[in-house]
Amino acid sequence: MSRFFITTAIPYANGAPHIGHAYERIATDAIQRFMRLDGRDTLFVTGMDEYGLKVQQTAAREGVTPQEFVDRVAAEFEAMGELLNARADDIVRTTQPRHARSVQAIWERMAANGDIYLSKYSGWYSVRDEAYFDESELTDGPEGKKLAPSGAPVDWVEEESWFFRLSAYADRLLAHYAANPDFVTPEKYLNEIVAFVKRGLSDLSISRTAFSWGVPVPGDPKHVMYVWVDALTNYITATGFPDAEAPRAKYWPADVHVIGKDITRFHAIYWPAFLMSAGLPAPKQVVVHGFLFNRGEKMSKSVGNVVSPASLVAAYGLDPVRYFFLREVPFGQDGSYSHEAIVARMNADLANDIGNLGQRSLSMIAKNGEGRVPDPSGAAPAPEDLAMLARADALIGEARRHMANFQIHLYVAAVFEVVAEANRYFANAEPWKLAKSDRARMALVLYVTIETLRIAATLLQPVMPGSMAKLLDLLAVPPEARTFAALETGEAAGRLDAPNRLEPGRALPAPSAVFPRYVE
Ligand code: ME8
Repeated sequence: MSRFFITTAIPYANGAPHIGHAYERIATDAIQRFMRLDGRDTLFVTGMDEYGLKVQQTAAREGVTPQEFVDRVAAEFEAMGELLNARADDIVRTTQPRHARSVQAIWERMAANGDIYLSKYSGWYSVRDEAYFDESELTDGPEGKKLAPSGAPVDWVEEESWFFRLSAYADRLLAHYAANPDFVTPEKYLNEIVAFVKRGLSDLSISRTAFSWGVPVPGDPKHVMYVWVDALTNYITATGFPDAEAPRAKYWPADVHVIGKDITRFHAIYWPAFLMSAGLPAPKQVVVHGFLFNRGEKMSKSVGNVVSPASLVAAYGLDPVRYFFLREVPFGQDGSYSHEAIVARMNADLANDIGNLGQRSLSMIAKNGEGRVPDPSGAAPAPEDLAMLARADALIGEARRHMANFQIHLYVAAVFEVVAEANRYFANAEPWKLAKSDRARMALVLYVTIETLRIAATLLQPVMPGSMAKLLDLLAVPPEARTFAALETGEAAGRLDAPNRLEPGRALPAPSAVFPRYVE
């Protein structure tokens, strides 16, 4: 079985989960589920980015130790994963001992390769903010003092720091991008990276002495590692690095790092450079998603439009929220959400299109067919019956093509086009009239309808796992027949006797609604 190792970015543990985190987790979970249903041996890892000055400061403000603070935040993120039905196989917290071991090992390898040296980091430093500022951010204060944006005075400070020889990697990185044009997708993000690297890279300051909440530098513990060296390394910690015999070692290189567009440089420049330096292979792909905005506005506490993932799920239900994000937002681009847009999708696509079709066809079967999968063999199929099956059978190929480029929204849209087609087919065939005039044809029409629903529901499991499990239960599809292998029809595509079709005569449970309408 071919392996598929996928990760999310590891959220900063300095605040509660927000919609951006939820979106990334849902999208990554859906990709992972798709690959698993398609026969891949998946490993899905997320984590928590728990070190750094900001976390140390927030903890101090709240009067708790940094560890107590990050434990609390990590628990909130874990609860979010459960709530979203997007549990990962592993959660790498950067404060775990296994991670300290892994970061120290990668550091030592980079050092052994001659890429780490001690020098001075200099810049405008504000003691009150505990932060460096760019010259361009400063304003002139009294007595010739320069001021940080907060109004605090800044001083020119030189601090001892370890550096990583990033400048030496520009050519190797450019060669890597050229040889792997899909390394960063969508392409526009790769183009930005290539342009940036072509302008030349400076060496990177990778340690700090101004605070202590971090992984100590091996052999020089007054320094802690720069948070990005530490954070990026979580991805190999998950595979048991540096233990080459660890059970998960075989999963490296990762297939996909899913990240938001604000952290592409770290993943597409620093990370492969660190790995090259340490003699490890780069991840295969960095898949970049856009930002989500509330009605087009950036989410922020000050704007007052922060909506928690839990409040969205409480308002609309989990699967409608998962569906909305994955269908509405073109993957890779920014998107916005609003009450109106979510309700429109819930009612039009879920309640009306797929929900209603299931409800109407299954309740007709319950009424006219003794609650069993109808037997289609009593009537000769008409061209429209076979055309319907052919469209449904073609979906798995379309879905795979879209998912090969992580065009999640296009795969979902393709399934819903077939659901819309099935609604037209059902309406035109008027099985409720056939109940009186031609029961053999009625059975055939109902069979084709629910077989199309089986295919759609099987394919939509990655997006709406709970609801599609319910729909597949209503169609009496056995658990072992729910993978994408059950959608293979081969040469028999579009024929009633294709393999894996619903089995006529199988008892069906009493129908019930899968997607209620949202009523204001
Ligand atoms: O960047 N919409 O953590 P983070 C969509 N610790 N995605 C969003 C978003 C939004 N409004 N806001 C943030 C970090 N994200 C680092 C990562 S990885 C080794 C270290 C995404 O909590 C963001 O792009 O700020 C990132 O992929 C993820 O959420 C975590 O962001």
